[in-house]
Amino acid sequence: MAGFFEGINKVPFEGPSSVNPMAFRHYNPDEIVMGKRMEDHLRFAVAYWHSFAWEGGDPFGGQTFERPWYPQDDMGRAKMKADVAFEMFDILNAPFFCWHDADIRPDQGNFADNLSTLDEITDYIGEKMQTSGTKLLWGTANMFSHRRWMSGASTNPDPDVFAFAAATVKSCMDATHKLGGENYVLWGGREGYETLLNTNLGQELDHMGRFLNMVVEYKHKIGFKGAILVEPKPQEPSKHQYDYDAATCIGFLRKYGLENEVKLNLEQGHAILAGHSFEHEIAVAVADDMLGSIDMNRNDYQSGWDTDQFPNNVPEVALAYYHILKSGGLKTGGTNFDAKVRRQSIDPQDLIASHIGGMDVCARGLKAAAAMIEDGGLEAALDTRYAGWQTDAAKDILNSDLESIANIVLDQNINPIPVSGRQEILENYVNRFV
Ligand code: XLS
Ligand code: NI
Ligand code: NI
Repeated sequence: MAGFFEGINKVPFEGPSSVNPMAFRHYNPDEIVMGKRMEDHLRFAVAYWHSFAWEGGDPFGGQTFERPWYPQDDMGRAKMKADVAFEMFDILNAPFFCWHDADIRPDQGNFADNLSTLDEITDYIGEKMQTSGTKLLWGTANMFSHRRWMSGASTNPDPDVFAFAAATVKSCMDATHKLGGENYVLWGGREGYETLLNTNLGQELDHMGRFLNMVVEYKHKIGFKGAILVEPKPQEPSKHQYDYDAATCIGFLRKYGLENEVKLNLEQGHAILAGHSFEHEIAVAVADDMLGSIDMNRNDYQSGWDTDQFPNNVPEVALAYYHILKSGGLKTGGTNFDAKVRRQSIDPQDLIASHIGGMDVCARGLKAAAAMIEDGGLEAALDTRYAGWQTDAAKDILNSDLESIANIVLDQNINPIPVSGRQEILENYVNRFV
């Protein structure tokens, strides 16, 4: 639908001194950061659900946005939505996008109809991708909105729902594969429980583990080369979700033999809901070589909800990219803006400006992270702090046993002297860069 963004041009890079609200001041795709183009580091993706499918409701009120492709129950309007989406990708020069099945096709209720509309719309989107520079970062299945999923998808007590979920994920993996997607994501919004009074927790976890094994088996069967990713979140919509945080997911993947097959898609707001920082979640994943991709956003720190706002805190983003860069960067993953404009931001321009801001904040964070790595101050501080472990005597401790160690402590009268953790000095150091 040409014309939705009428009067809005392709967003130029104008540099930090620009006062043009519709220009990038920091995101310069071709700028080289640590030997690599900024665009190739950040691998930005637009999330179809927030930008094109969300209608602006909140728990107290419904739709605020007026888009010509609403109501979203018709294939003609789904195609119009895709036209506008690709128009926006072009304006932003977005390298990637992401979708749920329910975002791109109308939901007609039964599986056969959903399958044929998904086929039709992904053919249509595939044609658009031929002439567009925007690729698919990942696809996923929405197995949380429709009432059939109210008691879970793979963890549903009803085997018919498990079967419907398996068929749905198969169709979404096929569609992702057809469109050259680089990853496939599973977020289990209803894979959890409301009350233990009606829940067999152990059985549900076993079903979820079996389901994910089927996903991996199918990936190999169809020759999908992308990564399979699970996305942790502690709660909302379920009161308790099984994929609580990175550490919980890693334990789950090990238990079901999936640790070499599945990685994590980590989201800033979900880290906060779990009582962590984003960099904590990233560091946990990196320590186990489990980092796949990131969903970039922020929550409202006062409301305690998953408000999915666009990021605007450079120091937080810088620390996230610091850990990503230290681990070697995003590989098949990217930076997906799992973020929506506020419900009062009803203009088409708001959709563009929000992404400009998010991309600029991430670019600033990336540059700050790279500068800290190149300066080496934090790494040097770590080396100093752990230097004691470099001696042979220290390494022997790890190969020893409690009794022998106790004897050494007695013989040598080992009496540790506390050393400053220098937290404030390190925080001041980070402030030089952000
Ligand atoms: C919701 C999730 C969702 C996933 C994809 O909180 O972040 O948007 O990223 O299903
Ligand atoms: Ni997400
Ligand atoms: Ni979220």
